[in-house]
Amino acid sequence: MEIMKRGALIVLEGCDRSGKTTQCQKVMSWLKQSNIESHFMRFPERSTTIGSLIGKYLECSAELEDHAIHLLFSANRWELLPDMKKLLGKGTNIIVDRYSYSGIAFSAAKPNMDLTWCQKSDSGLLKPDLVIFLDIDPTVAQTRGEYGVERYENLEMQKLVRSNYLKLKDETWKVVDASRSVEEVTRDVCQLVKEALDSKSLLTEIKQLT
Ligand code: Z5A
Repeated sequence: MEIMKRGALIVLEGCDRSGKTTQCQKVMSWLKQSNIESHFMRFPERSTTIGSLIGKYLECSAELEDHAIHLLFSANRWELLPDMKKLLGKGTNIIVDRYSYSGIAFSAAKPNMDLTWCQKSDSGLLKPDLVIFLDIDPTVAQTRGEYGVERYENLEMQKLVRSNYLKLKDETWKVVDASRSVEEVTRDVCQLVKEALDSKSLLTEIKQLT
């Protein structure tokens, strides 16, 4: 009897304008064409009550204390955990545009915010099978469309965020040079996704973030 594989949890991370949304769309259309059952998610998910408050904060129409907004970003992931577990359990792959690593890298870039403290509120969430880090020099990303509209979209912050991201790299991370053309990046990203979907680790239970 064939053992059913669970779905894979695949996350795209990177600084602002590194091309995460563009690449998530490319991966989703490739998966669709290949008839591979997959679902797209993004964080923050602004459609929930918690998410709408996060949206106001990012648009600078609401102010929140740094620890409080960090916990709201985290709560936004916790509120979607049951949906994620359900999808993975029935064999659907999930492609996620930003996840816990954004939560930690952005919050810890603020003065007096400790990286280890920032990790704690996400402990127990699902650990991705693959994290694709779209790496780009923030000065290059700055030249791409609509930069500077929301909170955090400034060069100084993005440089600190990038250095925090690199502290979070573990065995699930693959770094892709995101400064190349969309097509070149897509080729590498799809190859990494393909390898993750073929992995035997999908026969074992998904791990948790520590
Ligand atoms: N945040 C947080 O603090 N804590 C958390 O827990 C989480 C997030 C989850 C909102 O995120 C903010 O929330 C974000 C982190 C923080 N703040 N910042 N900065 P968001 O995901 O909603 O942010 P966004 O504004 O939707 O996405 P983005 O990061 O700015 O962009 P992207 O998804 O990486 O890039 P894109 O939309 O695909 O492309 C941007 C532009 O570049 C667009 O014009 C593309 O056509 C162009 N592009 C894309 N790829 C290329 C290549 N290869 N070459 C040239 N041009 C390209």
